[in-house]
Amino acid sequence: MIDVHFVPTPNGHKVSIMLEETGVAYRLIAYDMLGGDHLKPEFRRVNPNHRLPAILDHDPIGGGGVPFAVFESGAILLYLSDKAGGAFMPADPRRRSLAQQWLMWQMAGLGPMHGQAHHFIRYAPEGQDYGIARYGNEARRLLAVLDRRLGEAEYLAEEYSVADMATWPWVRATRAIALSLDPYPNIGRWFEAVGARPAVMRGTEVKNAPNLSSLRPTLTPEQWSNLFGENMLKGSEG
Ligand SMILES: N[C@@H](CCC(=O)N[C@@H](CS)C(=O)NCC(=O)O)C(=O)O
Repeated sequence: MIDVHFVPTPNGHKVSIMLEETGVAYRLIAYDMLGGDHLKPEFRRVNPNHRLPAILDHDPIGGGGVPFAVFESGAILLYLSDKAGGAFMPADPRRRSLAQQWLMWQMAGLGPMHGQAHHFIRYAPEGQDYGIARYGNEARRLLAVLDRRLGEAEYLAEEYSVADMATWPWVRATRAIALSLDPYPNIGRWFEAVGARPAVMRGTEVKNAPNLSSLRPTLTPEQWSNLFGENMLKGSEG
């Protein structure tokens, strides 16, 4: 059994999609991020970085009977692939490298840059023109890169892999920053195909009750501090 410390965000949905794809038994432990659940000291034994998602595997790879924690959504996808005998990582070495490259690209590029675009467009105090332009441009640039890749290949690593599972929920989230996918026909084709997979549907329906769905959600000062301010710092530093 795998405990998934979870919020229904793109990073959380990567993991719920992979668990649905592989059929591994899991239970969700829902976190109230606005309430600062992820800042509690006891969460540190699962994720030293105080971010979601993270998993605790009670029947880990390698046995030993000691539960094993994994953090960082990309590392969780790779761990779950190993656990499922290499599922959704291509066996062919060249495709395998492609899956690793596009997974790293998602983790180091698309996720963080789109995350900053979400921050400046939706959560930062109004009037942050520089941040909105910088991360909005980068978000669009990365979509153009993705569109070009998906014009060359049906899936990022030619076959469906963890790289698609990592990327798809972030493309889905572009609706929250009012970024149209119309200029990206190859993304549109791939987005439909991946989204039609039953496991992807189940994985995103899981706890799919985003309470932050409006373009500019209203946060209380306490909630803002838990996500972006003093409380957030205290949670990681304390
Ligand atoms: N690189 C990390 C990012 C994790 C992350 O930032 N998660 C967000 C939710 S999607 C979070 O925990 N936010 C809480 C906060 O910023 O305080 C991953 O991919 O797992």
